[in-house]
Amino acid sequence: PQPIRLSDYRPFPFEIETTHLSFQLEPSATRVTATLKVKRTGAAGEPLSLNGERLKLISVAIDGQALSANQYDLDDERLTIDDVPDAFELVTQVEIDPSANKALMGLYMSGGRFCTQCEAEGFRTITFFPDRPDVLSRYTVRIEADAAFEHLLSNGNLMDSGELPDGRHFAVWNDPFPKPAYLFALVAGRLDVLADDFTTMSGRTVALKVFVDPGQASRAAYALDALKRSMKWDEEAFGREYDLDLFMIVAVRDFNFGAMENKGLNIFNSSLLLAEPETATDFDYERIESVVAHEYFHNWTGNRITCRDWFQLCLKEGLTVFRDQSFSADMRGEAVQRIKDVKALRARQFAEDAGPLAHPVRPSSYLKIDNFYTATIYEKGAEIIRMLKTILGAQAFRAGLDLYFERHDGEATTVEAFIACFAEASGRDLSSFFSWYEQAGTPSVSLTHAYDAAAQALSITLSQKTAPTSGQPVKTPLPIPVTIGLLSQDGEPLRYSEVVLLEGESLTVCWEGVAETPVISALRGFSAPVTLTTDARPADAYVLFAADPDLFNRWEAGQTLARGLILSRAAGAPDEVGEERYAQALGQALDDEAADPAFKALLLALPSEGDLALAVDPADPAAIHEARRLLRARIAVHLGEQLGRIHGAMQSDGEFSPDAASAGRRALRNACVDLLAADPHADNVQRIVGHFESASALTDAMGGLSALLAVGGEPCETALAAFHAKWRHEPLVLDKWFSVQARDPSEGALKRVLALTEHADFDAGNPNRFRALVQGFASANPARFHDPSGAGYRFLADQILAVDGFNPMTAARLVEPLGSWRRYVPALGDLMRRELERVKAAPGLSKNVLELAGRALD
Ligand code: HT7
Ligand code: ZN
Repeated sequence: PQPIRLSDYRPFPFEIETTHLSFQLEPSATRVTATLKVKRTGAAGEPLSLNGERLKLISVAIDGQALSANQYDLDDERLTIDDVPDAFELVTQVEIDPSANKALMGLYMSGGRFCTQCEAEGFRTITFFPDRPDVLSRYTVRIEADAAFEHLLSNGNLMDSGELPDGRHFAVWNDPFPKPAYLFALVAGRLDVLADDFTTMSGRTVALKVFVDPGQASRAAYALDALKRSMKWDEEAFGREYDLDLFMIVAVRDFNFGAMENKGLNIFNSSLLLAEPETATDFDYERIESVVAHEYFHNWTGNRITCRDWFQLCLKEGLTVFRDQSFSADMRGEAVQRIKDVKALRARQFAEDAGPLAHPVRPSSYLKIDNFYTATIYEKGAEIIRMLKTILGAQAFRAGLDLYFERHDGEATTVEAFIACFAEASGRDLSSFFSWYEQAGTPSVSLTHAYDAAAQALSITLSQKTAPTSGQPVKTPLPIPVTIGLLSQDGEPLRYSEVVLLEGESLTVCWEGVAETPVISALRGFSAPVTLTTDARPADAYVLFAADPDLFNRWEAGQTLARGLILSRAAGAPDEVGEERYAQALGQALDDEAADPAFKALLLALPSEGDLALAVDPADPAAIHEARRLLRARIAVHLGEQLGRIHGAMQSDGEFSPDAASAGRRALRNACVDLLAADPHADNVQRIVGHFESASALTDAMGGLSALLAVGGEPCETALAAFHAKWRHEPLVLDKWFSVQARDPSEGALKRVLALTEHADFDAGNPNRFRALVQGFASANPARFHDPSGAGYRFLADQILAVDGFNPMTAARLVEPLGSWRRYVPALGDLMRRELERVKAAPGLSKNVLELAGRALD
């Protein structure tokens, strides 16, 4: 297959002023009639070429005249009409089969309801249309169905509805805002609704409706509350007001992604919408809050201003992630949120950037755009916006964004146009900044320093280097904002944070008036998505760990120390004295009465095995796992009594509340339980069993279950069976039962995972259930995935091939864990590569998997 290239972009030569869609819904034979008002905007004589896949064409007519088969060309991907007037009405009629659609793109059935997913290129499986984001049209939609499909929903405002003969009914929707086809949505079925309203800053009342499975409306209350807070926050933080009179969200169980921002009708994976204390963890509450915000914020960054082409995906996704992260920081505390965001960035994006699937935030070619909904586009895209704000300052950043909203409202635009708004509003030349969008790979920054006590002068030298990535052998220096502060050896602030902009390969700054030997706190708040190495001594890291007023760097100092200790042990040079010292420092940090429990919980979590694997070349997952396990055990022994005490003190907070403070207490008590499992003597096991059995919130039940899996034996089997018996009819909770077993690093985990694929409750057709087990194992269980026999890799390859037959998007997401084969010791890397080759050679492979397996092997 031929790649699509950014350099080949050409505007569509027609405008589709209005689009009228009429749906006759039937699960296995839905009729779609599309009436398009078309006007030529390009050169005379250009044919009209519409996307269309898996459509059964019934008829096509221009200005009321039916076309015969020799007046158009029809292939598997397009309908082309050579000879069209300059302005005309095109009517096409097609038939589609939503019940057979297991790829979950386009119009499909979930739980007996019709629903759609059109981003990125699903609309072309619903009707013939220029399915590209730069063709904006005003839509009216008429939906007709059996009255058993009680709610008939689409974008915009409801214009009409009523009964029809033969037990059928209809609804007509109009969306006054021109939009690209990917934002089209339709839902039809029996649903319960939770309703409320919101008064906007200009005094308009917006009706809010959340649609869920019958009987589940109370579980949508948190999402609805998060929606109202998001609407208010976007007015206050960015001056953005909602524009329709109605905002709807629908939860569906079968969904390839988290959620979708369709205009006025967001569709959510139910796992990111439904929450009650017994059925959702604090992590779920946090994710619901941020994803509800993310999809809502898209109304301005994505919908009102959309992308000219899919190469510009970061224009809406990076910016919207930046906005949702800022919202979460305001809701939940800046430092804790930043640490969580950076952990996620390192786990997913840094790993991507370090392997063969590394790509720029704005790629220049692709085979399947579905493969580019990546951590790089989303999370690194958000980091770029964050750096822009750091470099320009909050005021100029806001001015740039205001200009962007004003200038490009109603348009499909580009990253260049976006950056131009900031350059213009700030008067700065941002041309070098643009390289952040075009260059793949994580820059390595190194910091060295020299202190002259007599002159009280400190010089700091920063330098940068980015390793070649596939297709980009030569890298240019990037503008990197490095926020730096100084502490005294006693941990007192010596100099507050300052942003140093490293623009070339290296830079030296000299600071006068530094009265004593400083401890340097660099890259505060993780001011740029880079890996930093410094010439600091471990003693400096202990000062930062105890006292850095920048909480991100306080946490980071702990991670740096732990990483060093684990990697030394993994390399065969254990530092037992250092390990004791680290455990002791951790104990002191836990005793800090002023520190937030959520922050302490983060201190207790050692760097993940994935994070550690990124720091060595080649990585030996077994050695890393064992070294990390031993450090955890040492900490558990050293701090056992203290962990027990804190666990007791963090108990029972009365009635459940999902707020950040209560969640922080739960996080800390579960972090204690997690560590106690590393020293599984009878008292600790009893405490863990008690924690699991007395849990009233799912966070505690899952924390207990995960710890019991680490302990193993009879208490673990009893807990697993009890959990299954209690929750077997609650799909979202049962997903977690699968996932916790998939992530279990114990010896027998792979056998258990294989057995779970045969379990009556396993369903590879449901992405949530499939990912819980298969992705949970491949991405979050390095110790067992990298089994020396290669059985973990074989299992993953088998699963990719099985699912690719009906859901290529879900299958393709699983390629990445095998794709990083070059980073592992050859004995493992070779086995990984062989499984990738087997996948790539399989007959009938989808374009999605072919593209990623091919890139991973290049
Ligand atoms: N913009 C949405 C992306 C999305 C998606 C992409 C491909 C296939 C299915 C999908 N579902 C949703 C989600 C977002 O970023 O908000
Ligand atoms: Zn998004």
